[in-house]
Amino acid sequence: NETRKKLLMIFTEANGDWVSGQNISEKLGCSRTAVWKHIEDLRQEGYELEAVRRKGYRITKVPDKISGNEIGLGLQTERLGRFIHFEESVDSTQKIAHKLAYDGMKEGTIVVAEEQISGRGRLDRKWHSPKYTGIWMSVLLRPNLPPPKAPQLTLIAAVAIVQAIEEVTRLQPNIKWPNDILLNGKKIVGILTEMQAEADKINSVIIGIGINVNQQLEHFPEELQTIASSLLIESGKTYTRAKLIQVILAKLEKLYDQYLQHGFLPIKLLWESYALSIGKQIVARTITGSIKGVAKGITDDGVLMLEDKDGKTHYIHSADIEMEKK
Ligand code: BTX
Repeated sequence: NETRKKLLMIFTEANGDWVSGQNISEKLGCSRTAVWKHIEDLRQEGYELEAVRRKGYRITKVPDKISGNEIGLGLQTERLGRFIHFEESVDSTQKIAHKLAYDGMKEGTIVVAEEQISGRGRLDRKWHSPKYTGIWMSVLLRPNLPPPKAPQLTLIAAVAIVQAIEEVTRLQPNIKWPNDILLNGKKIVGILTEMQAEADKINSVIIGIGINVNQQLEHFPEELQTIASSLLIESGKTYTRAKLIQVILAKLEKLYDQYLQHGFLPIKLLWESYALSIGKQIVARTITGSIKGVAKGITDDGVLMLEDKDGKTHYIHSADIEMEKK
């Protein structure tokens, strides 16, 4: 297993280029025949490799799996995703990430699973997370910030995910405040931000990201079929989930660093450029009641501003948003 990790590392460094058998055998400290055997093992696992005499080997396709190997191969971040906790099946990646955070794991640690049995959304809602089709991931951050700033990280994650989806699929998703990402009006991504904090200091923030990637319509339970969708359903194409995860982590790291250095304003502008509801008539359902009005934008802290028909501005910290139908 160590050898295979090393081998994948060698290909990561080659970045799609040829690596000679000689080179590999020296780095692994094994014979050319043993190298050939390791390459065959990779093929068994679904990797596709070209082998050409005098050139060596080159990886042409990574299998659509999301264990640490596939995510690590070609990952271009410094911190995010540098430690990957992978499990085939879990209750919820959030639960595991909370435990790892509590145990002192480093910023950037991610938890991914092929399936969640009890994936969760906000307010104890369920998040449908069927096997092998989506991205179910929790990212652990340790920003040096006061707790009220944590919701901004949801908005940062939303921008990173939209940018990554645009880059990988050429589709153009929109954000619905605070944490939904939609394609053609249907939900393809959910984000759940949770934290462990003291009165004035965040210990850890765990950003839970659920993305419907390769589901067919039949994969969704009936009650979700009209409101949810996947990248496959919207584009007719399947996508390599590990690749999408890599791009998300790269974008997220960049935006997060920008945020820590320059504050929320640059992110806010980006966020608003992707937002669906700005300037539209909406209903915000909060725990204490519903407010109708026009969404004006978000404050520098990421709070939604809603102007009612009397011209009064309401500041919404947490709500479900419905767009008014004409
Ligand atoms: P939310 O409360 O905004 O959305 C939950 C609602 O979305 C559900 O009540 C249901 O109507 C709908 N829904 C459920 N599953 C799906 C789905 N697969 N696609 C589209 N709509 C759905 C959103 O909460 C936050 C979700 C975060 C999920 C991630 S996955 C990794 C991490 N682990 C975990 O348990 N949760 C997070």
